[in-house]
Amino acid sequence: MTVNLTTVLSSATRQVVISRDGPTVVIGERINPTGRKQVLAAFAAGDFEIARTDALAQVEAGAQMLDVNAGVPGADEPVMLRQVMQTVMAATDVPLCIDTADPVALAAALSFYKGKALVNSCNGEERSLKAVLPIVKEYGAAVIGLCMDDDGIPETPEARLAVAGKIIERAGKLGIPIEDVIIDPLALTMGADSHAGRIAMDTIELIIKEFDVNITMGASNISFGMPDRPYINSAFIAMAIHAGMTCPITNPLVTQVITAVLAADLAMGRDDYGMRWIKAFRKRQKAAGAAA
Ligand code: THG
Repeated sequence: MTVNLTTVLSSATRQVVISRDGPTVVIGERINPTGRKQVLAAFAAGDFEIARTDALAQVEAGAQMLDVNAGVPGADEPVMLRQVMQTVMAATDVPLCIDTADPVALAAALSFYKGKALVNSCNGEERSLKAVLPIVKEYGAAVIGLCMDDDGIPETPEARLAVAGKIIERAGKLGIPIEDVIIDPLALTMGADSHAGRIAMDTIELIIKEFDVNITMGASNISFGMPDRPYINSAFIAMAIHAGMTCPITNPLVTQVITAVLAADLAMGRDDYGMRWIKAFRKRQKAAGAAA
């Protein structure tokens, strides 16, 4: 039997606990210029108001953490990431998931962040392990490990498990405890490969059996290119929670998705007396009443 690992993240004033014993922690995905033209244009123009409103809206909708990405082609990422993070940190006190591929931007961000952040991400590539893990260790952060390496994204769950194992081992050698490594089995789009969902789910199960670490996924990637995405995303996210995913990166503003998370927690016995479900229901009712 492995033990159920718990990851604790924090801001200056708030703590978030991620474990399979507690409610699913939704990491809001929306502060990300990649694929969101409106965010890209605003950030490129030095306007971060959209980061503030997206932060508030996502927390109001149920996000307990926020992913923050400031990757604007041609921009100075360390500077821009700082501006976006400071905007978000002024608006809300949820812990942040710092989403950058630039180690310089990452180190700069962690140097002023107050609390314990989640770093998004490293992967099994030698270059990534060497660049990212020492920074994670230096600042006492936690890190997401993507199940891909120098050979790309492995096709089989077994090969993805091996990459997860490598990342956990290398982190451990630097003194990063295993509970501070959150694994992303990688949700690819089912539109390109109809087995992508099944592979992600099987990978989660293998990783949990072996390591019992916390699991994240970009849980809306799965439906790219498909019609009626909220139905796909909500079914997939509930199934992934059953498989063991504890902290999806997703869009909490999509009602079907956030309600699927709450329903899955209820079905998994992680919502005592259904209090969170009922509270969310009342909130939706109130919002509908206010709109009418
Ligand atoms: N794993 C990890 N991190 C990740 C991903 C992952 N970070 C980035 C991404 N994948 C998850 N984040 C986003 C952010 C924004 C959008 C999608 C995923 C997004 N998508 C809209 C859509 O779905 O079409 C774009 C349209 C719009 O809203 O403007 O915005 O897998 N560790």
